This record gives sequence, structure tokens and C-alpha cells, in this order.
Amino acid sequence: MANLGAGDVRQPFRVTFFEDRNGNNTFDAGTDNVLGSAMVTDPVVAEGRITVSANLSGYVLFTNNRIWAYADSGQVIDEADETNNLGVRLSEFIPLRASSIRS
Ligand SMILES: [Ca+2]
Ligand SMILES: [Ca+2]
Repeated sequence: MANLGAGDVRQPFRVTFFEDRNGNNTFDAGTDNVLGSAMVTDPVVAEGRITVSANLSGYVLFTNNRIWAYADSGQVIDEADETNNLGVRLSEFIPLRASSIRS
């Protein structure tokens, strides 16, 4: 994730990871499938990049469906451009090996 703005971001903000259930390439609370989220509490300097990770859980409609990341989903950061806060990649299904399953 990159801070494309001229100012540092010092306020904590949330990144929400979701499946776009209604296929409109944007996040719709109550409609889209939220799989997890993470709070970013460290400052993100102007033109800086950070990696955000979260433990996701839940069900997606099919293997390799696209998972979106929505930065500042709580809309606490004022930005010059509020429309570039979404990123997407394919989900990756990694089968558990039998030895890693415990009762
Ligand atoms: Ca949507
Ligand atoms: Ca914002």
C-alpha cells in the first residue's frame, strides 16, 4: 500500500479485506463479504509504502475469487483523492496437509 499524498499519515486507520459479492468493484457494507481487517497504527510517510497483513477467515464464492483491500475503510483520513483506496488480487487456496489438521 502506498501513500501517494504530499503529507504523512499519522492517524491510525483500518484496512478491510473483502469479497465483492455484488461485483461493482467497490465496498458495500452489509452486502459484500468482509473476510478480515487490520489497523495500521504506524505512520505512513508521504510517498511511503507499507505492507498490511491480516488473518482472513470465512467463505468465498469460488476458489481464486478476487479479494479486495480497502484502505481507510473507516474513513478517518481526509485525502485529496478518496477514490483510489481499493486494491485487488486473486485469493489463493492452500490445502491443509493431513499432518497439520488436529482434532
Ligand atoms: Ca461491492
Ligand atoms: Ca479517506
